[in-house]
Amino acid sequence: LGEPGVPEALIAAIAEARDAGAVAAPIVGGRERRGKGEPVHNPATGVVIGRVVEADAAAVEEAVAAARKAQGDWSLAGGAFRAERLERAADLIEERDALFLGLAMDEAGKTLVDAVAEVREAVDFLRYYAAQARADFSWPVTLPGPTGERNELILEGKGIFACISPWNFPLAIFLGQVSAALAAGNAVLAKPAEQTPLIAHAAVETLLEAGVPGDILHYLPGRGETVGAALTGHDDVIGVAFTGSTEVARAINRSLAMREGPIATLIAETGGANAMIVDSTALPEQVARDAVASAFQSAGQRCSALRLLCVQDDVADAMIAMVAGAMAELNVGDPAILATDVGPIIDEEAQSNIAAYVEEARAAGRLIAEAARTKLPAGGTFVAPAMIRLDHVTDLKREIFGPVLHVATWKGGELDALIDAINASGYGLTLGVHTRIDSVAAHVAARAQVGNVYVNRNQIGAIVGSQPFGGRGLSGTGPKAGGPNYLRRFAEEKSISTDITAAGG
Ligand code: TXE
Repeated sequence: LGEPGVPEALIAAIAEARDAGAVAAPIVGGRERRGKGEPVHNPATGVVIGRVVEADAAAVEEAVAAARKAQGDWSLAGGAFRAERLERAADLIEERDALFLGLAMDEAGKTLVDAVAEVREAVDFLRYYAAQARADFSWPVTLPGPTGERNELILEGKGIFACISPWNFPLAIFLGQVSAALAAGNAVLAKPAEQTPLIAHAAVETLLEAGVPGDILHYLPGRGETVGAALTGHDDVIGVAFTGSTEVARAINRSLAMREGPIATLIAETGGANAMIVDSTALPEQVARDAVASAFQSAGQRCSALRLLCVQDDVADAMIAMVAGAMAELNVGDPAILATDVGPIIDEEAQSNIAAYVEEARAAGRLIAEAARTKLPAGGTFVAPAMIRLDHVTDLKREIFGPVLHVATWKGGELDALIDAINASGYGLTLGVHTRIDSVAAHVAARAQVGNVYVNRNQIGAIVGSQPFGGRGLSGTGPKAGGPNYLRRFAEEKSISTDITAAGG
């Protein structure tokens, strides 16, 4: 409290908005289906902050039936009609930002800085997709054609979309997917991650309050293998917008392929094994600042996070020491304390997996540095930020979703081989490059097989509308969220050709 730049009124409002009795129950057809439910925990303290009621098979069927009936009218109502409702929801979220900030902190273990960015991004998605719905979904585009004909193209909703989201951006990604599907004229079955149902529930309530019809938007919390699988296995679900792990995206792909119904669309945004290439001209202070922010902000629980720092060998010792020094300064702890830089890991299972991985590296003599372990508070699921040495960049085989930074070196003259080795991982989400030579930055950017390249800056985060975000290969299908082509993947095109030589044409 009393930190510079943080108004005490905001902190007080967050405390006031906390509701210890919060229940995330399914909302179907605008009505909540209450039940006893399971506890939801704060990962930093283990304290129960609310309950979640899993959607049963009957809730899924009822939601699908209502959505099927209502979707046509929602699509016909036009982009401007839908945009108004999404914009109203954006206003309401801004008005009640304290509620959403508190939930992002308590439920997902976000620091206040991360929580503010999360709410901002969610609001940006709502406004951006609303603007696109107004521009592209309200009237036909006239296309050139022979004299005597009018040729038009219109965009319509596809039908029913399942939106399945992860816990690490429990508001921004959840609402990004849901608002895109709605803006394009679809009905939505929204399933949040198991760990973060409360903030998604508040978001759905807000959309409904803003005028999105209850038959168009249904909230179906629950486990992936039950509710998630029921949604992706349903013949009436024409599209799935999924963000999460590569393995689950594959499982969903298989499930869609097994169905008898129409061919469904899968829009998947998945993990990364993101590298930063540092050459010997790079500014050490800038590298330390950006590597530490990219690897450890949000405790490394971002798909875009830096996993592999690749330093040119002649500057490696000094550069790595500087990064390790900056890492050692991080405060690990409860995000409710404003000085905290690195909060908890989302749950015990994830924490023990990451901790075991670090222990393996220690046993193998590969642990270069670790942020002071004594600072870790008791009670929550914390992991100390760690740096691990690799002999070669290809030794990083999979995504480690936590505060672990791998380090490898490369020799001058072998830049192309390095980029090829990074590309060979098959992931393709973010790549950072630090150099003071413009042509090197341009060369790396051109050769990298990733969705987002970051030059001389941190490589996390993306501004909606400015840095469309998403990967390729093992990192996802595209198109990029927050970009000009995203909404169209949620839509069908219809071409209307009219003979205008006839009377009345
Ligand atoms: O994913 P999981 P998590 C990635 C990030 C990391 C992962 C972390 O890189 O790999 O997300 O999120 C549901 N059928 N990104 O641990 O376990 C599950 O219930 C249907 C990428 O939550 O894959 C949850 O709602 N659904 C990124 C959701 O899938 C199923 C940005 C995700 O769960 C299911 C952020 C099943 N069989 C995180 N099994 C980017 N590239 O933009 C599980 N689920």
